[in-house]
Amino acid sequence: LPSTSDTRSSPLSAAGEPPRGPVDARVVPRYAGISTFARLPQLAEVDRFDVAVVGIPFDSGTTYRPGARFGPSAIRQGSRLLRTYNAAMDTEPFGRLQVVDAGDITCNPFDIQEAIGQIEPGVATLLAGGASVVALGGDHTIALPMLRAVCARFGQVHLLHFDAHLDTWDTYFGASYTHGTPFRRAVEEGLLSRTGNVHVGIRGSLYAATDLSEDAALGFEVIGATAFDQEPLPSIVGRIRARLGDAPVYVSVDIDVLDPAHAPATGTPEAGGLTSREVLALVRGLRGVRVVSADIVEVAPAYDHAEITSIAAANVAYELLTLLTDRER
Ligand SMILES: [Mn+2]
Repeated sequence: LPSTSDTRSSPLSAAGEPPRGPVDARVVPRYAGISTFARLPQLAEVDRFDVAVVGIPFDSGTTYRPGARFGPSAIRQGSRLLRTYNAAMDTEPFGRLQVVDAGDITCNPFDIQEAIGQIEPGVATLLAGGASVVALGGDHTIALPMLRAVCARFGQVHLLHFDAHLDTWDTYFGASYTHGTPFRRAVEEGLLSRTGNVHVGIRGSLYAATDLSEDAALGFEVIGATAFDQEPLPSIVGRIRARLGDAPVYVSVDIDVLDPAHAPATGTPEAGGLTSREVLALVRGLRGVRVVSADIVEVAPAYDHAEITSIAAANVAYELLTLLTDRER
């Protein structure tokens, strides 16, 4: 396939070559060809890479609507319109470092523990040598093995978590590993600092007030969806940045942080959410924060209309990749 590489601001790779960029949509129409994220090269097409996009098609940890196992392919399809120049950030993310689509990590749909045990080494392999990873879920269960691999590589991290839900519940039907429990497990395992974690977009009904007090005891700050009714967005960005500080940061984006008007295709939708414009602005506001890896999860395309959700998710992933390629490594 023909490809184009941005050389506008690109440092050369160790081999002296500029990064291999996406297929040029002015040569091959963007609706043609197999789907990689943003039409980036596949892993086998490059000698080395700095940032990997990887699909994790696992949804056996879901508690309501299933279907996020189809998220990776839907987000890739929704990413076909992404172009190489990020105008909002004045940068060309795929020209600065080598970004690659590493395909999907195969994991057992019938055994959650085994799947977690497959995801962690799959991610660790990509992280070896200093690369960062953006995972396309899959349900939120995948954040736990992502965090295990990321912490093994970068040490304990601060978590920036966009979600309608806390995801710090203890068990569901007696199960400790579900899409509602990954961040309690992560704290218990020492993967997260207790001083730098923040949830953004939390809303909706809970089981009890203790859901919130237990979450606070685990060391999380909550910036709920209603904060956006009163507080200007730059002020919220400032609070998030102050909380994250200079530590390595993992960003986990549950697409249900968006209002169902902006993301209908998700497993546990809640009314009263953020707009896609707000979430994109929040991610852009992280420029300079030490983001080391990220995920975007819970896209369940069977409930989508006109690719609303998968396009939103693809654009969030593009902003995450912009952050990861913004710092020289
Ligand atoms: Mn979640």
